[in-house]
This record gives sequence, structure tokens and C-alpha cells, in this order.
Amino acid sequence: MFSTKRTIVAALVSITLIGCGEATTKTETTPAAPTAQDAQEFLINAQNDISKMQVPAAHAEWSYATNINFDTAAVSAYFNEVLSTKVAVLAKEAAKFNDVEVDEDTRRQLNLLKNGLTMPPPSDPAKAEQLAKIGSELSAMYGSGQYCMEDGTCKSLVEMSSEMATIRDADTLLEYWKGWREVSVPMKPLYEQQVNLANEGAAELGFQNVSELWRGKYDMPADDFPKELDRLWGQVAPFYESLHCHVRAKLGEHYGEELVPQDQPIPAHLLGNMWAQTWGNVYDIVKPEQEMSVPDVTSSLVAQGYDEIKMVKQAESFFSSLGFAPLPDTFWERSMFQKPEGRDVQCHASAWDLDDKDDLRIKMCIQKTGEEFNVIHHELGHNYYQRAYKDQPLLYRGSANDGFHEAIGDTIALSITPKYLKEIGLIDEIPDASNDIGMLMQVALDKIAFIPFGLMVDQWRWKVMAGEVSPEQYNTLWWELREKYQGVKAPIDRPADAFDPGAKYHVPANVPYTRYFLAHILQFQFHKALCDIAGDEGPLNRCSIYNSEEAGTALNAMLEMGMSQPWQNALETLTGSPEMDASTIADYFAPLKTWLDEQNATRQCGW
Ligand code: X8Z
Ligand code: ZN
Repeated sequence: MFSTKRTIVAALVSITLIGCGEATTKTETTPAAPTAQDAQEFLINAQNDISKMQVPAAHAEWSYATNINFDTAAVSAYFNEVLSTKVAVLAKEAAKFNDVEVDEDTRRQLNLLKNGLTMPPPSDPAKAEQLAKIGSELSAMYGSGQYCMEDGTCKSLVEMSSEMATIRDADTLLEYWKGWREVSVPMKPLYEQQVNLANEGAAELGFQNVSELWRGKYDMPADDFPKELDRLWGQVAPFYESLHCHVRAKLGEHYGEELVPQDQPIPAHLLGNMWAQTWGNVYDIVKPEQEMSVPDVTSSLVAQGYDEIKMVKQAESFFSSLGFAPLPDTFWERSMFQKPEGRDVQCHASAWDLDDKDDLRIKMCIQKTGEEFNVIHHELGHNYYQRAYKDQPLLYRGSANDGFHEAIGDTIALSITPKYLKEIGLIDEIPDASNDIGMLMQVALDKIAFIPFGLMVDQWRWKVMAGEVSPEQYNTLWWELREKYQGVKAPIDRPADAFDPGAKYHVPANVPYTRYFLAHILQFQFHKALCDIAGDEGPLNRCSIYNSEEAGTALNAMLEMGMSQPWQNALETLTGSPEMDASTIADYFAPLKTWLDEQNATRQCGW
């Protein structure tokens, strides 16, 4: 749908929702007692209006994200304002048909129009302008952010992130951790204003606040959705706690228990990632003592001279092996694969569909690592999804729910198994089953460690948007949730003016985050379903669907539905069940869970 399409995917979020062009007179002449036919005509006109302006808006946004400066900021803020204002007007008009008896499709499209915006602008033009400007300012603060050290040298987020993956000196890690969080201090007053403005816009659309709007996009009542998340988290939490327990113990051995007390949350700077959201980079510290052969994709990529383009071509060829058409020439001409010299760009990876036809692109500052090889698959998953639903009506051009969009490329990346790596010549030998604990550990450090982070970000935002927490408490609440869900703590006392949520891209960029939590559950369900279809009877962690056109066809059948039906139907189409379910995760990692429980037998777990 228009709102999600460039949002997530393009990760532009706020602008994405920008919607449409010239006002039509048709909608204004709708008779006093509207009919079902009026509703259909209204939807046709609304979608035409939106699609007309979406393309130039997307170009403006692309120009901004790949070249952050005063002028590109002004143009993208302008389009954001105009389009989101138009969508808000149409969303209000859609309410006229609330009591009209219409068919299922019409009702679904009206509803999608009503709740499509992410940060709805108030109808007061000055306030709408203000909201758009704040959005682009926050985004620039993040994209051009850097940390300058005492000796005057400055480091970008990409540089610090890449160093934090391998640095094992706690002082340097702390310096970078702290340094990056200086970028978000000035965001706080803007963020506060933005919450108030978007809440005003949401109220005009009939929502209590932005929290209710965001929670209401999942084909179930907004208040039931958090319960669904609790249920899923309940399925994973015991496994997460086992992993946490082992990782904390090993970090304690490495850094000393004074730095890593064994009855407290883990200090957030020691996990190999700027936000402690994935832990795969500390595999060397937490790996099993018994020697395990685990493919080191980073070394193989480097040894074989892969450059950025070759990494993307390799990812494309996986999709081709499933029967997906190759990416268009324009993808290679127009994408941004590397950080350009001499200008600020938004390095956070994103995938774009600029015209709903075939102008697909990715924007990344690719690092030559196994981690980034996965991110490339993630981004291409968005592009193939976008292409699959491009012929749906505009309001259905989106994923079944936003977690689906985030899950597709990750699902493919779960098929980057030793068998596949050998097939494409990245490794010589497939390690035997005695190495599985090591390999499962490597995957769990990224996928399982992420899950509570994926959950807590919007637990924070929902409370903020609902006004349940005052701005003075924003940062305190952030750390309460980090401790509660992740068992991770700030390594040092946070200053009163800190705004640590702003140091995570999706907060200043207003990209909802629950989608990634859902994606981490869904991708295992998708992987299992596709492995079954591909006829792979081995253990799930060794299954690769590479070269299975049957799996590709089944996947495509779900992708091309877009959001034309409730996500439960889309899920059922691929997996046979309409329920999100984390029990596949338990199956996938079962041997690791047993191993962790043995390791933890004499440890005091929890925090
Ligand atoms: O933002 C992303 C993608 C773009 S949609 C790179 N991800 C989340 C993050 O980086 O925080 C993927 C996993 C979680
Ligand atoms: Zn994504």
C-alpha cells in the first residue's frame, strides 16, 4: 500500500506516506447519502491522485537520502507535507462511507486508506509544514551524524559499527558507544514536538493517538495486537534467557565479572553491535570450547575478492534460482552500493520501488562481511516483493503485514547454509553434524538475540505516542525496557539530556519496529514451509531452497497477493496455517537449547 511501500522498504517512512496530487472535484460532488458505487468511484479517484504524486515524491526522497543537504531536505520535506496532507484529507473523506453497505474489497481499501499514514499531519497547514520539517531534520541529524574524538578525528556510524564488531578493548567500545549517543541529544526537543503534532493528526482521523493507529494495522483490534506479541514472546523467552545466560557467563570470563556482573543485565557495549541488537560478532568469545568448524563468510568473501557488486549479483542469483526474473538494468545503474565520497548520505540500508513498475533500487554502504551479505539478501527480498505485487491496486501494494516485508529476504538468507556456500564456491568442505552446535550458536546470536530488541522499541514508542510517559522520562523508560526484555543495561549512567532511542535509525526516521520482531518469527515459519515444498528432509538448519523452482513458485504466490487479503490468509497460503507461531524456532534450535541448558546447569541465570 502507498504508506508502507517506501516507508519500510524504502525506509523512508515518514515521507512515504506522502500521498497524492491534484484534488479532484469528483469526490467533492459526492451526494449527501453516499452509495456503494460512490465509494468505489471515490477509491479509484483517490488512488489516481495518490499515484500521480508518489513518483516525484519518491525521486525527491531518493535524492535526499543519497545526498543530504539543505536543498534536497527542503524538497523532500515539501513533498512529504503535500502528499501526507492529501492522504489525510482522503482518509477523512473515506469515513463518509462508514455506514454504507459495501463489498469486502471496498471496505478493506477504505480501511487501508484510513489507517495508511504513519505520522499523520494535522489539518492546520502551519502544523503540517512543521511536522514535515521536523521529520526531515531528524533524518538529517542521524544520516550526517558522526563522533569526533579529542584528537579531532571524526568517525561515522559505519566506521564505528565496523570496528565494534571486532574490537575487544572495553574502553574503546565504551568510547564509541557513548560517542554515537551524542548525536541524538539535540533530537529530543524535536521529537517531543513531533509526537504532539502527529497525535493531533491522528486524533483528526479518529484515533486516540499514533499508538492506536500503529497498533491497528494488523487485521485485528488494536488492543489485541500487543497480546499477540506477548504470546509470541512467551514462546521464545525461555530460549532467549538460556542464550543470555551463556553469553553473559562467557563475557564475564573474557572481560571479568566486575565489568560483567553475573546477576545483572549485560553492559550494552560488549555485544559486538552498536545497539546490542545482534550478537553474532562476539561468536569468538562465546563459542563452544570444543573446536567447531563454522563457515567464516567474511573471510571467504575477502579471500575470493568479492566486491560490493559481486555480493549483490550473488544474492540476485539466489532469487533467480527460484525462478524470479533478473533485476532490471536500471537497478544496477541507479542503486547506491557504496558510501560516496564528499557528501552525506543515509547509510542505513533500504530497498526502493520508485514507480511501481520496475524502477527497483537498493541504497546501502556495503561492507564486505558475511553480516552485510545477509543484509543484501534482506534488501533484495523487499525488491522482489515490490515487484510481485506491482499489479495490485495501489492500496494493496504492500506486504500482508509489515512483518512479511521484512521476513522475505531473511528467509532466503536462512538458506545460506554450508551446502549452499560450497555450491557457489565460497567454502570447500561442508562441516559435518558434529559442528552443528557452533553453527546454530552463530545463527542464534543474530536471530534470537534480536527478538526482544525487536519487541522493546515499539513498546517504548507506543507509550511515548500515547502520552503515557513524560518527555523527562523518555530515556529512563527506554532503559527500563532494554533491561526488562533484553537483559541489557547502559554501561554508564546516562546524562539527564540523553535521548538514546534517537541513536537508533528507526526512531528519528519514524519507521515502526514491531515489523522486525514479527519478521524474526515469520522467517522461520516461511523457511520450514519452503523447505518442505523443496522436498528437503534434513534438519532445518541445513536446508537450503537454492534452485527449487517449486519453492519459488509457492513464495511468489504469497508475494503477489500483496495486502489484498488479511495477513492470516497470506500466511495460510504459504504455510497452511493462519497463525504466527514461534514453535518452528524451537525446532530449528532444539539441539542448541539442550546444549545451552547443560552449560547453564550450574549458573545462576536471569537478571
Ligand atoms: O532496518 C533494517 C533493514 C532495513 S528495513 C536493514 N533492519 C533492522 C535494523 O537494522 O535495525 C533489519 C533487521 C532489523
Ligand atoms: Zn527491511
